[in-house]
Amino acid sequence: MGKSLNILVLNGPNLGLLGRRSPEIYGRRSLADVEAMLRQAAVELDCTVDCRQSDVEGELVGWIGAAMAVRDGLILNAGAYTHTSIALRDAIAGTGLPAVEVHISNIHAREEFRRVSMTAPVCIGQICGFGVDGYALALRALVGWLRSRA
Ligand code: CA2
Repeated sequence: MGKSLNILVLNGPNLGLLGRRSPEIYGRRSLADVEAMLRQAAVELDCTVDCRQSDVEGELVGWIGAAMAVRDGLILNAGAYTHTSIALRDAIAGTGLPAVEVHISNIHAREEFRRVSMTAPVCIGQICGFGVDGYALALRALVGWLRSRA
């Protein structure tokens, strides 16, 4: 059996509103539902997940920095900071950890400004457009990526 992997899952600004507004874009499941789904997937994948949400860019940057050396990888939905934050990009690159970017909606099928991601170039991949199931897909992809390189 492989080493039990420890994955940090970060959600950015306004994602605490999931399930409460804009269900036509983001669906009806709450962030608590998403986190429960991830914990279940983590049991099946023999890994652990630590799920956190913040509306504050600096807090997200701090959590990413603190992940270095103590986590095996990151899953990140940086919300609107995706499109603006060089600080988050630098933090991900600085950890050297593999990161998977998740978006609930298909950011390429929405407004022009959402097509640009500051963070995707420093991630191993991006999953978008599959609703909140994208988080579980990201966990599978990240664990598979890590195990194939162990
Ligand atoms: O599709 C995604 O996951 C996004 O990261 C969500 C962000 C948006 O700014 C990105 O362009 C794409 C918005 C998160 C706000 O989430 C809400 C959820 C429910 C109700 C209102 C906002």
